[in-house]
Amino acid sequence: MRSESKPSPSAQERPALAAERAKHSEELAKVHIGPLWEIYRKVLTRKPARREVPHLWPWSLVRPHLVRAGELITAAEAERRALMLLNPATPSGFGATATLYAAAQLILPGESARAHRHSPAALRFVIEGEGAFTCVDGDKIVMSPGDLILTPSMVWHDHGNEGANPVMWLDGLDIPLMDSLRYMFLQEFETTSQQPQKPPRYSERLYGRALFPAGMGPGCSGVASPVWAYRSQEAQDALECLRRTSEPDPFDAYMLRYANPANGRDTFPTMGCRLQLIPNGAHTSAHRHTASTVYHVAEGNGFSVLDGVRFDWRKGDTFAVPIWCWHEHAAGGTDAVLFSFTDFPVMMQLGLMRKETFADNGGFQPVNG
Ligand code: GTQ
Repeated sequence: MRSESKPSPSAQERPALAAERAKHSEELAKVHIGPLWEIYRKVLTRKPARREVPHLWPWSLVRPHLVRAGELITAAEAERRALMLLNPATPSGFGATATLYAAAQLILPGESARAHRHSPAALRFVIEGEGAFTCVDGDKIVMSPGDLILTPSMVWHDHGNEGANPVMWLDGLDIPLMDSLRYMFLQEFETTSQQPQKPPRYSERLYGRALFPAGMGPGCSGVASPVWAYRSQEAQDALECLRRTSEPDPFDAYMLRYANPANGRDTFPTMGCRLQLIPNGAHTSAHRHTASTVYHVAEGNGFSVLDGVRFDWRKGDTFAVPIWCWHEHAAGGTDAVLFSFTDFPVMMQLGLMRKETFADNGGFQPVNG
């Protein structure tokens, strides 16, 4: 370890110098100039400084508050009736992590959430209820539990519920990243809801199979996946195939990546989605990396150890794993399935991906809390 900067001998010899420096700093502040040496160590930390913390929001806590919100405000009044899952260490921010926003959204039978589009990209992972839809650029997509629905940046979308029961889902957006880039655009559609312009499930039927329009060669689509719905049944089926045909990854067990079929990349350039199976009794090894992730428990029970703290989870719970946070997962009692979204594509495309494996203690973190 190199020593921290100490007052130079000249400052110790001349106490007046310290006062002059302080006065200088004050003068600088008035004209919007700053001395680097006063903040150097605070900004250029030797490793990612802890800001966001690992945190878990139990569904047993979130759900009653969401139901209560349903009694207090209509979807029309709220624009979106969503409860944000805010990182406790940065409560004035918008995010569950530094880059990722997560929220639980409720839409009641008969309600509509008006059509709009915005620069943040959005994904929905359906938690409970049937009969809701998201209309994405004229494609009316009916949603069922476990489905993943995408609304890329600046694509029109509105939600509705034509079923008999409340529908709740997890929203994932790149709002904190867009906010840090000051890249925020929002536009309302002329009418509350879009008229479905396209055959139902058009994006799935045209792009979600191994058949593409002939004019659409590699790299021909935009930056986001042209497929706007990934169905629970298909994902579960692929996961089961993976389990039967491969060895589990030491850190991720059996993990699928929701791919953009046009280029093989992630769903969005800013957010990738994953679905992972932790078999009953399995316990993954700990690692950490520079991508941050929001996990949502799709099935089963278990726990994760996040920077030495054990978080027990069950179906419906959501938890945040910030940058450079040690994490390992275990399933108990039944198989567990974790859905997650991550800023991995951002870090990867910018050449910022770094990883470390937990070498001591057989790959498991000592648990402190
Ligand atoms: O459903 O379009 O949680 O625009 C935050 C902003 C959901 C949405 C959110 C949004 C939406």
